[in-house]
Amino acid sequence: MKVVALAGGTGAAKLVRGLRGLDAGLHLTVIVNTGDDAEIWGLHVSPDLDTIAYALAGALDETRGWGLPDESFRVLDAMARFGEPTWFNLGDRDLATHLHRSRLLRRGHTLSEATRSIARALGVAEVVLPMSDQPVRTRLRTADGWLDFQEYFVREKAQVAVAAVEYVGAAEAAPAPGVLTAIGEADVVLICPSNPVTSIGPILAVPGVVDGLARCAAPVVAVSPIVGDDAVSGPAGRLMAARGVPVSSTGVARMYAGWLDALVFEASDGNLAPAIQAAGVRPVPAATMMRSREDERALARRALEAAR
Ligand code: FO1
Repeated sequence: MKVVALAGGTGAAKLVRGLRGLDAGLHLTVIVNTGDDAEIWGLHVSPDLDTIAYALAGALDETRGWGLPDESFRVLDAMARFGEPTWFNLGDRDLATHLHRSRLLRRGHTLSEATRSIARALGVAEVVLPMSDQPVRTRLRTADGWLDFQEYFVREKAQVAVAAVEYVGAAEAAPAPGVLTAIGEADVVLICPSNPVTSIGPILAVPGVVDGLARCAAPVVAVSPIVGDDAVSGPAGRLMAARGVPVSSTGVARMYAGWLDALVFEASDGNLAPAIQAAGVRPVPAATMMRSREDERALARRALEAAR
């Protein structure tokens, strides 16, 4: 069964790991957000691509939800002594990923090629694709001006009010090689429980992707990142509110309604089923909190069942 997952960061990594943990009959392609990408110390950092690749390699640090386990930060300390910015914590072994990617990019390779090289070196069997090989960067407008995503999320700890979100470069970008083919040939398309505005939003902003989702023969199933009236983790709730969308699984259904078939949402929000249905999306109640490997596999199984 060909499964294609659209993914952002931490929430997606758990579901993707759950999919990988199911029976071997799955051929998994993960299309990953690059709107969070940043240049740090002159290096190209792709947090969501790395989080998904590390998760599929069984090498993601579970406490932080990003980077590698047993990490040291000696280079970070040494950079601080040079007065270099250290608000974005790059671990020593994680740094090798950014050094390797940056070298490949500087030698004219695409982000897709760099991602394939990293996935292969990590022993990842699944296909990991950036949403685009052209730069698309999420920026957020605050009272003090525009912030890049990592400045907002990490440096400001997502504590500043956001009036608008934009995806700089999206209009000039194209889906990375294989992205539209994967969606078109999929048996199931899953939208991971990622931030609808800053993780899934940039992927949908790449010309051709929404059209591909709307036209694909495969059922498209999303897992809601919202439980009750807020995100399971991160600023999704505040950013949906900034977009004027209800911060609930109903809001998620409405954001994806044009091409979404079913929404797997928290069973304790069961009262939302009629409103989700009214948005033209089939409501599928489930236990959506993933606190263990078994939870991850159970939710992955439930999402695939919802596709049938
Ligand atoms: N998130 C943080 O909250 N603080 C950090 O210092 C940080 C460093 C970091 C380094 C590499 C990487 O791949 C991810 C990192 N993240 C950090 C997480 C990152 O900001 C998020 O994973 C995504 O951008 C949001 O999905």
